[in-house]
Amino acid sequence: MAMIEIFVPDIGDFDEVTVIEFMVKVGDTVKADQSLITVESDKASMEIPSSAAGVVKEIKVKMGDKVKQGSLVLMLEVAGAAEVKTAVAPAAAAQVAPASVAPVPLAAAAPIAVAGPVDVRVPDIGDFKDVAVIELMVKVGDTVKLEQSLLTVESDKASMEIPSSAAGVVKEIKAKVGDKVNVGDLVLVLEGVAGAAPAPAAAPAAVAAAPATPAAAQASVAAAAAAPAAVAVPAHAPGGTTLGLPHASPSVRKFARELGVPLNEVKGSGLKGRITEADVQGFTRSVMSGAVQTLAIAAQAKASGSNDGAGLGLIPWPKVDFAKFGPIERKELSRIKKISGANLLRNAVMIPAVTNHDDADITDLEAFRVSTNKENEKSGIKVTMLAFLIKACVAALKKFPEFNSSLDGDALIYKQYYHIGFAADTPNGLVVPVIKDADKKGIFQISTEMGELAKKARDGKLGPADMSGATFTISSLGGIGGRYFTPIINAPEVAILGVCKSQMEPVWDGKAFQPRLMLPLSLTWDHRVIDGAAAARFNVYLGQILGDFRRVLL
Ligand code: CAO
Repeated sequence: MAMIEIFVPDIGDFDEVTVIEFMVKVGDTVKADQSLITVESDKASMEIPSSAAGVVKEIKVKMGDKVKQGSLVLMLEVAGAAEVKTAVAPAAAAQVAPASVAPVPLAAAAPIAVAGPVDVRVPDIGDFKDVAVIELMVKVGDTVKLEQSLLTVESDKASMEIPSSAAGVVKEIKAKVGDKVNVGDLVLVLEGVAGAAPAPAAAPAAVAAAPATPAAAQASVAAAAAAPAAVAVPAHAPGGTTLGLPHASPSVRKFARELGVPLNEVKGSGLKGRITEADVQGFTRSVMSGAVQTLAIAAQAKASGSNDGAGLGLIPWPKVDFAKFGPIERKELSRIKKISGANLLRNAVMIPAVTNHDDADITDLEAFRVSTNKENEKSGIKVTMLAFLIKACVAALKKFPEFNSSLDGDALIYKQYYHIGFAADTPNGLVVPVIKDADKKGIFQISTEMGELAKKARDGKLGPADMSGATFTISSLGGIGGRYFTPIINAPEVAILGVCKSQMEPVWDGKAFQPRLMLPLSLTWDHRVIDGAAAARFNVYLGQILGDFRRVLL
């Protein structure tokens, strides 16, 4: 065993950087090149890697310390090798570049919001040349925020995320994985968003105002993206965000992306609210724990055998030797079925749920849906009734806010966002992906996202982020059939809408029966939170909107 010292390596032009995060503790076994601490200058955050594999014996810096090239970071005990007994000198350590350098949103510091096409180019990335594109983080059609990471590039020394220099919708991606890019290279074209917040006074003059023409927009944003003078790193807003983006190091971002964890939903526990790897792990654990707790309830209920209700004080589940009566085959439940079964059991047992049934006249809406799909045949986006139902439910949730709430002991939490879950049938069982901020999205965007999420669901690729945060759920069996059913509330939500297949029915208009297309609705609600009268009003209002969608505008 030998002890070596790990120093801050060559960190480029940065004189002094602040220690903002520890990624290891005394006693940890680390690999060569594993990140040890994160340091931050006013321009970038960097992770300092270990120059050898070993066990951390002593950490020589503390949170908030200012360090520079050559500062001693920690003592590492390395295996055997007498020849490494001498401390790694700063000069040697300098060969080990930071494992990952945060994106320096160089020219993108001002909220650049323009109408028309916007070229996004590789900003000033220091001395790095011919960096390889290793990951695309957006796709055509995505709406991106200013400074949102678009792609990851990697040199032999560092990986960097290239941020967007404007807010908008991705129209074209000019780079592909494996491409080598340099400062000023065009990586992506955005359709800029008009009318967003004006740039602050400190913004470069070229981008302070939204240019009048798309051509001008393109020119000025491209100029801004390439201008090294416009270096400015976003100020850290309270709550640990960077101009509204979560504050986290590149490796933590990568880790979160791999797990599908939405960083903006994670509470940072690090310095200035910075999100650490442990925070991301904690978030994943909390999403999963709902399922685990319900599995525990189910396990308790099992008590003395499969599906035995003894744990709940019920008479035992009947045990039958089915083979006595004919041939049988035994198959294990899928993982999804085990988890969702436990959730459904808890929700069915614990919620005093009531279901109201009603019908909505969707004759005109269906005609509009069919003609819309005809008009947009070439776009490839198909609008289904479910997209309209999501929008109609948002309007009803806004009118009856207790349906968009959750119980917290003796209090109600009213959510001011509208994330709508929809039950999706997959070969492995039922999953509920979530359309986030449905109130802010149009029917086309909702349809597109639903299609993507349903595909991900069928492919078994939904992550926790895709399935968390719903405030209300719709379960549609409209594509299959049936009349009415009693959906089970997806706790901690307080209501769920079940929808069946619409069909032509004779409806009395006061003088005669008219053929109308009627959609069966089944609303299940938590009686602890919602009264029967409110539920009936919710259904009536929903029916009115579906009957005449112009009401959404009122
Ligand atoms: N009435 C009549 N027809 C309907 C309808 C309704 N309420 N809803 C959908 N349809 C039609 C669609 O228009 C489509 O017809 P065409 O193919 O002729 O255009 C067809 O039914 C298939 O629709 P879909 O099911 O593919 O699309 P969707 O947007 O309605 O639903 C999804 C998407 C993912 C929710 C659905 O595929 C699904 O998985 N549904 C099952 C949900 C479920 O299992 N719920 C039960 C939970 S409780 O165990």
